[in-house]
Parts: sequence; C-alpha cells; structure tokens
Amino acid sequence: MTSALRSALGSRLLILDGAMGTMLQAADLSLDDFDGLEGCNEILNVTRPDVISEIHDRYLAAGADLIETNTFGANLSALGEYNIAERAVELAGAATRLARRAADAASTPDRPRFVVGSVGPGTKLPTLGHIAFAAIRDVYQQTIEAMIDEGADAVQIETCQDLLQAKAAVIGAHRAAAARGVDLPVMVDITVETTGTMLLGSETGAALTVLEPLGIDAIGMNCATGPAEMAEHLRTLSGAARVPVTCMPNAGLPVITGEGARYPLGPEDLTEALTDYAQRFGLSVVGGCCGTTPEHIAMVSAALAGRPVAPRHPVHVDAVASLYSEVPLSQDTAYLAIGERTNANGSKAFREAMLAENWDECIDIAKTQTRDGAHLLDLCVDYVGRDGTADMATLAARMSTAVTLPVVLDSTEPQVLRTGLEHLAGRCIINSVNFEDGDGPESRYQRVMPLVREHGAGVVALTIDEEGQARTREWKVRVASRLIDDLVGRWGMEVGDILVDCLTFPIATGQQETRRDGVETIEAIRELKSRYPGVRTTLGVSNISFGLNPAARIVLNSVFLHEAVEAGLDSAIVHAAKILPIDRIPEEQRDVALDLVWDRRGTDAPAPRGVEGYDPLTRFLELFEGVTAASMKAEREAELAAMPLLERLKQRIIDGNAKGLIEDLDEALTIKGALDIVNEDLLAGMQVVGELFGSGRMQLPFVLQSAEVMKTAVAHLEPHMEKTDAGGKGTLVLATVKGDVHDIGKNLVDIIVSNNGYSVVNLGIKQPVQAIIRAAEEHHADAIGMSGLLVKSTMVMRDNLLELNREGLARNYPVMLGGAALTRSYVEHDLNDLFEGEVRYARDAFEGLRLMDSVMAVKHGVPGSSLPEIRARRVPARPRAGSVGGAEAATSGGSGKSGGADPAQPDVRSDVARPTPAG
Ligand code: B1M
Repeated sequence: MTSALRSALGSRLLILDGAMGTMLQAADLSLDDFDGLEGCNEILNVTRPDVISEIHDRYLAAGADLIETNTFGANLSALGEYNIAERAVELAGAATRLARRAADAASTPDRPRFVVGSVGPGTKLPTLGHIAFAAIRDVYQQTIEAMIDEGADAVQIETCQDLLQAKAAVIGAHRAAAARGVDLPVMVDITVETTGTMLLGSETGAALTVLEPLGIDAIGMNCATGPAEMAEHLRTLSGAARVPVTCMPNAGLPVITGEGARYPLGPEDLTEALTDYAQRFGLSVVGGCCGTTPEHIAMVSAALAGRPVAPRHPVHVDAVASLYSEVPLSQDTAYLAIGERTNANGSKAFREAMLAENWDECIDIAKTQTRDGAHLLDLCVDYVGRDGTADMATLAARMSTAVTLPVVLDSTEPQVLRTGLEHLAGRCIINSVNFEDGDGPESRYQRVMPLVREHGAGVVALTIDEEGQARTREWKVRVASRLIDDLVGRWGMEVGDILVDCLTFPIATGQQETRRDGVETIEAIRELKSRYPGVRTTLGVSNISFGLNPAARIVLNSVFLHEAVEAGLDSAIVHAAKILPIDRIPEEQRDVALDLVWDRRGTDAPAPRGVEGYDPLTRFLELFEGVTAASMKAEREAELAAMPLLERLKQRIIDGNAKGLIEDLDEALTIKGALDIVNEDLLAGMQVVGELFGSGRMQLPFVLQSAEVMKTAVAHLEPHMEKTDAGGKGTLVLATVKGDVHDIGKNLVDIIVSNNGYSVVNLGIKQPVQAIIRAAEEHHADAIGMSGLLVKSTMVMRDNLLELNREGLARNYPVMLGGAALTRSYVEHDLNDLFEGEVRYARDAFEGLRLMDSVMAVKHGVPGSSLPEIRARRVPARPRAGSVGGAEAATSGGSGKSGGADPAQPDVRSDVARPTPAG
C-alpha cells in the first residue's frame, strides 16, 4: 500500500478529504457524546465511532483518495488540556482503525484509497518554552506507532505554526517508522497567517529550509486562510521544493456572524482556485481544511482527481535558517560571515557574561553581530566546570526568538549539541566533525553524526585526523576528501551542506615551522574547490594572527581573508566589523601582510621590499610598533579633514564615517540645495560603495555603515528640501518587495513624493504582495510603487504583477517600479506585456513623482493627460556601473505591449552584481 501511495504522490494529482473539525461542529453532538470533555473531538473515536465513520464515508463517496484520521488533537498538549494525555495512543489507534475500515471498503483495484494519520500541532509552542521538544517528540512517536499498527499509509503533520513543533513531529514520525520497520511517507503542511508568516514569524522559505532536509515526502499549506492568501507562499514552495507540494485551504477567510464563523467559499470557488494552483504550482495533493465539506471535495475531485501532476522545475538553494528567515550558504558578492563573538572560548566579553549568567548581555552580543553584518552566529558555551547542557538550553532558547540569524552550534560535547538542536527552531550547522579520535563506534564523529542526520543540519568538517591537525595542503585535502566521501556515502549528506574548514595555525609567532601555514591553508582551499565544486569551505580567520597586537591582527586577518576568498573560500568565522576593506589598509601594511601570508622572504618578495635579509614578520612588527586601532583611525580622520568639503561628504559615505557629518552638511547647505547634495555628492559616494562591494573590495559591515551614514544625512537634509503645502493630491503605497532589505532609495522616493503633496503609505522592506495589495485596498491608493535592488527582486516584481492580474486588481492600480537591477526595457516591455494594467519604470525619485502627477491627471480627467508613452525597446546597453541615475541607453525597435521578449530571460541588470571597480 505504502509504496503505491509514494509513487502516486509524484505522478497523479491526489485528492485529500475536507474538514473534520467543522463537520463535527455541525453534527449536533451532545456533551455525553464527548464523555463530558466538551470539544475533545478525539474522544468521539471511541464514544461515537459512527459519526466519524460517516464523515469518512461521505468524503470517500465524494471522491477523496486520501482520508485523514480524526487525530488532530491526539497529542500531549491538546489531550493534556482535558487531563487525558495518557489516552493519546489509544485514541490514535481507534481513529486509524475507523479510517482504515472506511478506506478499505471504498477501495477498488483501480482506485486504492489511503489512510493518512493526522498529526496536529497541539496547544503549546515549544519555541516559546511552553512545552519541551523531547516530550512532544516522544508522544508523537508513540501515537504514530499506533497509527502504523492500525494501518495508516502515511502521516500528515498539519497546521504547523511553530517550526520546532514541526521538527519534533517529523522526527517522532521517523522514529516511529524505524521502530515498526515500515516505509512511512511523511507530509507536512505549514500554516501561514494573513500577516504573511507563520504564527511565530517564520517565512515560507525558512519553513522549507528547515523541513525539507529532515527527509519529508511532501510540503504544503493548510488552514488559517483561503486559497487567495496562499498563492504567493505556494509559489515559493513550488519554485524551490524538491518534494511534492500540497494545498489544503480553508473555504476562505472566516466571517464572524451571529451564528459563529461562516466560511465564504463555495465548492465552485474552491475548485476554481485549486484547479488554477494545481496547474500553476504543480500541486500533487489538494484538499480542504476548515469550512470545506464533502460537497467541496466532490467538485474538486470531479475536476482534478487523477490528473497528471503539472511539471515543476524547482531551484534548490543550499541554505540554513533561523526561526524567521533562510540564509543561503552562498552569498552574492560576499563571503558568508559567521559571527565569532558568541563563543565562550573566543570572546572574553561573552564568556564573562555567560559566567555571570547575564543572559541579556549574551543576547546583546549576538544582536551586535547581527547589526555588524554577520550572516550566521557561532554559538559555543563550552567552559570547564560549567554545565554546558544547561547553558546551551538557556542560550539556544533565547537566541531562537531574540536573534534573526541562523546558528552554528559549536561544541565538543554531543549532548550539548543535541540540546542546541532541540531548542532552536531553525536549521543549524554543527561545528564540527573530524577524525581526531577516529571513526569507530565510540568516536565523537559517530556520536555526532546521527544528530546531524536526524535534525537535517549542515556540518563543518575539520581537517583533523588521527595524526592531528593537517599542516600541508596535501594532508588537508586528503583528510577533507575522506570526510566528504564518508559524510555523503555513509551518512547521506548532501555535498552542499558540508563546509570544510582547512584550519590554520598562527603564522606570526616566530616559529619557523608555522610560517607556511597560511600558504598551505589557502592552497588547500583552492584545490578543494576545484576537486569538489559543490562543497563549501569555511575558516576561523583570527587564528592566523594570534600573538600580534590588536591593530596588526586586524590588518593581517583582513589581508589573509581577502587572499583566501580569492582562492575560493566561501565562508569565514570572523568578527565581521573588524575586517577592513582591502583598499582601506595603508599600502605598506597591506603589502608586508601579503608577504607574510605568502611567506615571501628575502628576494622572494616583490621590489622594493624584496632584498637580501628581508623578513616580512620583522617588518610587520616594526610597522605596528605603538600602533593602535585608535591611532589608525585618527590618521584616517586627519586625511578626511584635509579634503575639500563636497569631496569629503562623498568620502564620508564611502568610509561610513558620521563623525562631523552634520557640521559638513550644514556648511554644504550654505553653498547648494539639500536635494543637490543628495543627488550629486551623497549618491556619488553610494555609487562607489556599490562598485567596491560588487568587486569584493568592501565587505558587508562597511556597506551597512555607509548606508547608516546615508540615512543620517538624508534625515538631516530632509527639512531643508522644498515642500509644497498642498496636501491630499493622491495616495501612493510604497514598499520594498519580498526578500529585499534595501530601502534607502525607496525612502528617498517617499520624501520627494510626500514633499510634493501626496500621501505615501510606506510599508517598509521585505513586503509580501498580499501586504501591498491589502494596503492599497485599505488606503484607496491611486498607485503602487515597488522598490527592489536585487536581481531576484525583478522576478518578485514580475510575480507581484501576475498576482495583481489574478486578483483582478491590475486595472485599479497603476504600478511604478524602481531599483538598481531593473531596466526600462524590462519593465516597460517584458513586464508591461504581461501586466493587465499600466506599469512604468521610475529611474529615480523624480521620475516617480512625475509618474504620480500623470497618474492623478489621468484620474481627474485632465484633458490630454496620459501616462508617459512607453519608450521604444532599447538595445541592450553596455553595463552601467553602480546603482543610481545614469543616462538612458540608446533605443531602437518597436514599442507598445507587443514587445515579445522571452520573459524567462528578462533583460534585467545582472551587471549590478559585478560593476566595474572605481579607478
Ligand atoms: Co546590497 N546589494 N546587498 N546592501 N547594496 C546591492 C543592491 C548590489 C548591487 C551591490 C553590488 O553587488 N554591487 C548587490 C545586488 C546584486 C544582485 O542582486 N545580483 C547587493 C547584494 C548582493 C546584497 C546582499 C545579498 C549581500 C549579502 O548579504 N550577501 C544583501 C541583500 C540582503 C537582502 O536584500 N535580502 C545586501 C545588503 C545590503 C545592506 C543591508 C548592507 C545595504 C542596504 C541598507 C539599506 O538599504 N538600508 C546595501 C547597500 C547599501 C547596497 C548598495 C551598495 C547601495 C544601494 C543604495 O542604497 N543605493 C547596492 C549597490 C547598487 O545599488 N548599485 C547594493 C542608493 C539608492 C538611493 O539607490 O535604491 O537604486 P536606489 O534608488 C534609486 C532608484 O533606483 C529609484 O529611486 C532611487 C533614487 O532616486 N527607486 C525608485 C528605487 N526604488 C524606487 C521605487 C519607486 C520609484 C523609484 O517607486 C515609485
């Protein structure tokens, strides 16, 4: 039976049944039926099996291929509310027996019917500490074992609101299947609220990142909303999930009436939506949740049962996740920065806070790293004499909700790692595994790997074997290959989830035998990346400079990291804010550091340093004698002070230096207008930042600092900008699109447009299309403005326009799109061709304002008014460097809605990722 279900899952569309709970509510049952436990639906499996069986029969008669057991609340917390938690197994078994009997009676050789054990979320959220992970996991395991014993073909873990609960249920299901020796498909449905996230704030991408590596067989959505609100989340799942996608919406958003909740969607509406989604999103299972009835399922089944599953082409991205969002392991134009300061061995401040049990301070250190531009956080609580398990439980639980970044769990103790995994809702990386004590049954390697596998974690693999830490390139690569082969071959890991750390010893201690350690490490990284292109590398960078003074460490770490990244390093465990952009290091310091890293001594070093007897270590120590981080900063301040005013303002943006900014801005205001300062001086600085960033010569923390200075400057200049008193000219809803955090340009648009008499509803960053649509409806917007700077945002904008089409709102809202990766041609031809309303490109805030003026003129019927003509399709332009402004490219060819370009190959500015470096 099971294998039939597994193979059916991927090939033909299967129909799941509809609601059980709302059907029971409608069944007019007495308190006696509930054995005095009012509302405890699971008790009906033993008190009123006839009612449950009848519901199953009606869904089977309606054409359901899969029926769910009446076990949504057969778990620790839900039954615990009635003080009958100990009956979970009994009630799960009884429910499965009823469903099995009904399914068998309805099955024919041509059309088998399947029983799916419903596994609900319970009433307590482990991420919020309401209940322990291990406790719910174990009860899930017991109930699922009972379901297997009574003939369940699969389980459906549904209405997941907390990813940690979902993980507990999946692991419980896998343990149950292993205990019973059966092959049990495990399907998971998440529930996304109208806010666009799961109850605790998890985005759909985060849920996929956490759940898919656990080894599930399908992922989808159920409950909370009707199909309309699910569309963009299904698109996310459909575009990236490698397992089948499922959809069980409510019969619309409930409307509260005098008689209780009423679900507005009838069978036709639900069928229409599911038919559309089945085709568009390649769904494998469709059914209904709250408010759906046998009538709904009958119509859905008549329309869809047995249809082939529409093809999908998911694009998988190797990633980890926090409770909130996913973070790809490969970062565009940046190495993946793993913050090193939440480590009791590496950071004195963190260790002291932990020893004092000052947990708030520990979390503040984590948050500071987040602000400084880390992508992940390394969490290590190992400290002699402390109870590591207790410390990990406290810190992991707090970090899970208080920090938005995924965590790398770092410990030598398997039990401490397990505790971390059981408290963090996201997908973690385990740091680390190695062959230090071999790979026998008692080895640490063999004790950690089952945890990695069960929790679907990524792993840092260290180049250490039974002989010790590998020193030479050949040795490092040999150990790495052995680890990779074993992790993939024996433990079933995906290559993309492995990060090899080639480890380095300090090179500046004066010991001869360590002088080549940097070279060997860099060369090992280069060779590994060429042998295993799918494997990623990481490195604890600070070790290289151990023993030097702090100023020298910053320079050596920065130079070493730069060279390692050039050789292919993907990720680094660093204090991200203390890595200097390579161009910001004084020339001689940088050159001598390079000689030190590459061990170029005597005449091996390039001229003019390469002379007999030259030792870069000696010279490096001389260069940093008496130098402190503060004195280096003072030197730079002096250089800045010597610049002409307007050049200094630009440089302040590049350097991210706000000290003296306000004074400079006030002085600049005496010679030119506020807007000119923004457009001519500040944005010129931002353009250089974009170029340095894109060419790898500036790291993310510094880009963040530049962005902060830009924001401070714009805020200071805003009151000096011309403003019309005329208000109420019209309303613009403005947002940075889903997945994109860039908001400087969008906020400038807000200032310019609102200073000119319009109301702007600025929704902020990472806005799902549903939020944009809701705001437009609520505020009776006259137009929608979407901003997005990433190349992937151009695709999100396209999807958003399609969603406006689908909801029949395209003609209500003219749309303006702006951001660095867009081109006029892509917006006004490719996108305009597929959008049923009007969409225009806004190159800058002023074009946004002009567009708004023409939107309102058209709306007020001003004679002769229209939106600006679509410009002729342009010949692909030479790549424009940087971000903003720039002359329009030459144009040629036809115009109008018949552009005909291949929308799968949009003419977007992928060049923004790699602009030409400035001078
Ligand atoms: Co990021 N970033 N960034 N970044 N960043 C870019 C966009 C990038 C081009 C840099 C590069 O490689 N050269 C690159 C994208 C490449 C790509 O997609 N292939 C990039 C990347 C890769 C990333 C990350 C992925 C890096 C990483 O972590 N690995 C990450 C993405 C995070 C995410 O979004 N999920 C990231 C993060 C960041 C910071 C947080 C550090 C910071 C943003 C801070 C903030 O905005 N609060 C940042 C910055 C500052 C930039 C650059 C350097 C500058 C952007 C900027 O503010 N420009 C940028 C380089 C670039 O753009 N060339 C870059 C000034 C601003 C005024 O211009 O926003 O274009 P702009 O707005 C203009 C017009 O476009 C127009 O009007 C504005 C001016 O008048 N306009 C509209 C914009 N929206 C409009 C809406 C309208 C009308 C007009 O509606 C009506």
